[in-house]
Amino acid sequence: MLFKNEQLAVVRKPGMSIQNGLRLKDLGEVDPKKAKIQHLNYCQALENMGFKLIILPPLEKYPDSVFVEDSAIIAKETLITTRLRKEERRGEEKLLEKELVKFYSDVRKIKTPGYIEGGDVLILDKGSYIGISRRTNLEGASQLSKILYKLGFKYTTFIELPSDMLHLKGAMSYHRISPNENLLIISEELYYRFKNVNLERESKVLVTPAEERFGANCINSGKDFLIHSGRKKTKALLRKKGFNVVEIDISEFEKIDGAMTCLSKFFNNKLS
Ligand code: CIR
Repeated sequence: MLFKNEQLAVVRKPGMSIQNGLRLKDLGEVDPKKAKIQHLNYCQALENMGFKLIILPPLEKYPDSVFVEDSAIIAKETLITTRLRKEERRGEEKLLEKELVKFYSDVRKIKTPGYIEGGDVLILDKGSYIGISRRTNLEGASQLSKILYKLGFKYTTFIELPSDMLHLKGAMSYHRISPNENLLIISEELYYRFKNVNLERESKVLVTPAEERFGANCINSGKDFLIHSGRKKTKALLRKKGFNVVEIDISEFEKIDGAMTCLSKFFNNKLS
């Protein structure tokens, strides 16, 4: 049973085919059984933080379909179905749309020749950052920024990503901690790319060390942060700010370039 105004997270269970997931470089074989256990732990951690989960079944046809973040973008009361760059993943968008469309009456789509993946789109309260990457082209980013302007967002900044970074959000996340407190977390490796951008225009900024891969990609609920395990410096920085930090091991997903937020699509249930 779902309730109005609940914080929902849609997740999809990994299948055995996750061992064939796409990857930029070889970081070792993925163990599907271990991935399934790590996914269960991830779901448990989200529930402990107060999220209500919608758990979708695995899709063996799509090894990377566990990364639901990429197939949709949610901005205010609008659902935007993305267009995934890789042929192997094309089709995941429709299947996720089918689940999310129940919650949204306003649905838009990114059209050819645009490509955009949710992992490249960071939406803040007033504006957004979009990574131009191997997976998101200028055409896709422009289509999305037009939609966002129409929805009332005041700015969109495009940032070209280095070729060894799959998605923007692997190194950046944004958190509305309370009605009066927001926090933008960004890895040092990406921070210098924003040197001409006022990152502090709508929130405080926390810079995490470059050597802690995915350190800046975390999930928040009030005073609680969920982070990738072993990111000692990131953990210390968040604790110093007064947050409770819970670590979770998602190593099998990291091997195929998946970070913490890639495994969920978060939104607020407006349905009664
Ligand atoms: C892919 O290459 O598409 C997947 N193996 C990883 C996707 C990670 N998604 C994300 O960062 N949002």
